[in-house]
Amino acid sequence: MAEVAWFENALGAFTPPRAAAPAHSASDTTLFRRHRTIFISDTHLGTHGCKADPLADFLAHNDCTTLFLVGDIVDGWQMKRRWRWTPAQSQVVAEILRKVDGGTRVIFVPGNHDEFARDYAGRLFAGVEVINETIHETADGKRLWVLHGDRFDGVITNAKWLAHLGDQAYAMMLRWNNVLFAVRKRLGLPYWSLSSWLKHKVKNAVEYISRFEEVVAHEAKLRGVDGVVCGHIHHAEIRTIGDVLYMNDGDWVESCTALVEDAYGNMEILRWADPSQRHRTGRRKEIPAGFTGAPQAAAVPA
Ligand SMILES: [Mn+2]
Repeated sequence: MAEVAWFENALGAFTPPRAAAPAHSASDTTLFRRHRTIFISDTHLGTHGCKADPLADFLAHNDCTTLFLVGDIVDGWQMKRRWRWTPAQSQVVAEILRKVDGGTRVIFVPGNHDEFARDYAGRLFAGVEVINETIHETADGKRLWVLHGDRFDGVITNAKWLAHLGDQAYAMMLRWNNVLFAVRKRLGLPYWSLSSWLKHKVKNAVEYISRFEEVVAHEAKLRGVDGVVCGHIHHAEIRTIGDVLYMNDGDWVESCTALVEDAYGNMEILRWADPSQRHRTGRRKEIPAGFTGAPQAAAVPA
């Protein structure tokens, strides 16, 4: 019966009241901010930890041409355990679908907690495209590799000696890592989660976060892209590693962060739990949606 219950809950999750009025509408349009692209990930809908209220509020006040959902959006693992769905979480889904209806391209790049969606790559659900990983081109022509990032979990601990390996050995290591994950899955073993593991190793967390960033940036360099956007480790960041722009959009379990791109290709991290950032939306100059002018200084605020 419990199985049926979570399945019905899950179904309910994807059939929100479409007629539901947006939480914020005409009266507070001054707080509205338009971006070229928004990246969010690790919302973990379906869990107690999901900060659905600020997330729905963020989505209601920030619009974009393209919205990337960079994995761990719905927590499929929790469906089998302590599934929890709230009106605020329905509001999050409603806000995303409202964007779809309004013409926003919404791309879902599944993570390890919603890896069930990876089998549906290339399909369209309620107007949301499912893509396992993709390249996003910024307004100023930077090519960004967009993926969740869990595929690097198994190699993080070995990152130091990996740095001394040749690129071919490194690529082979990543392939073995994927095989290992596949075998664990076949055996019914739970996915080894870097982010939850980090919480048990807090004193080493900083070191592991930086190793994750370096491993991802290294792989991005091998792929010949200018930068990478990922999630997974719940740590928002914009920094240059070597000549690769590493960006992580953070999470909506603790930090309530999003990565946004403006009409010029500038990237910025928004922290929605921080009232000062929220207030800034009212002062930001609107850029016309169809803006295609030459990029100004391609500064990347860190
Ligand atoms: Mn993850």
